[in-house]
Amino acid sequence: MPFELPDLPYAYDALEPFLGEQTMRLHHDKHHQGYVDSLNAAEEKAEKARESGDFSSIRAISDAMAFNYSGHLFHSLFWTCMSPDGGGQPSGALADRINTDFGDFESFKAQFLAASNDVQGSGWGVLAWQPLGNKLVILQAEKHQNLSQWGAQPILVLDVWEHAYYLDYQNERKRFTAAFFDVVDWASVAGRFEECV
Ligand code: MN3
Repeated sequence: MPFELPDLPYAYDALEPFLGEQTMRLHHDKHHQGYVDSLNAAEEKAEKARESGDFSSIRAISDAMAFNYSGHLFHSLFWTCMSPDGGGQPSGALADRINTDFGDFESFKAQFLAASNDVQGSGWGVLAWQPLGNKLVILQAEKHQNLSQWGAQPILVLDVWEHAYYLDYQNERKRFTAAFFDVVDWASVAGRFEECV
């Protein structure tokens, strides 16, 4: 089964003024679709390599699979991390866990924004469940897959590639990441958290 582009869970203009319709159309229909297409192409190349027994391109195939799968996974999550009814703070078990692992919500938010703002080049800010330590961790992912932790389960992701915000915020990544907290869908994040623990 080839991978498929999921629909946005809301209209293209639903997150305005945080993100404009044109940004969302380009980001979802062009960029995310591109990762899905390239992932399917890489899987096809792997299948051909197995059939022919010629694995001379395996490194490029593995690289394409890691990059495009991670891009597809993060974008699929990113759309569901936001809602026109989002913002505020999490409640329940997720709120308790954030307080335990980061001190309080404001300290978590400060670290998440610092991590997102300081990603070198293109990448992501990520809140993830780390099963070995039994705790939440904040990660920076360069591109989609560098600096990741194997097995960590991302529950909140923030796309800080320029294509995510350039039309609306130009080069002001910090204004974009700060406004992200006005649309975070904490119910969706908490649902993923509760599946982890
Ligand atoms: Mn993106």
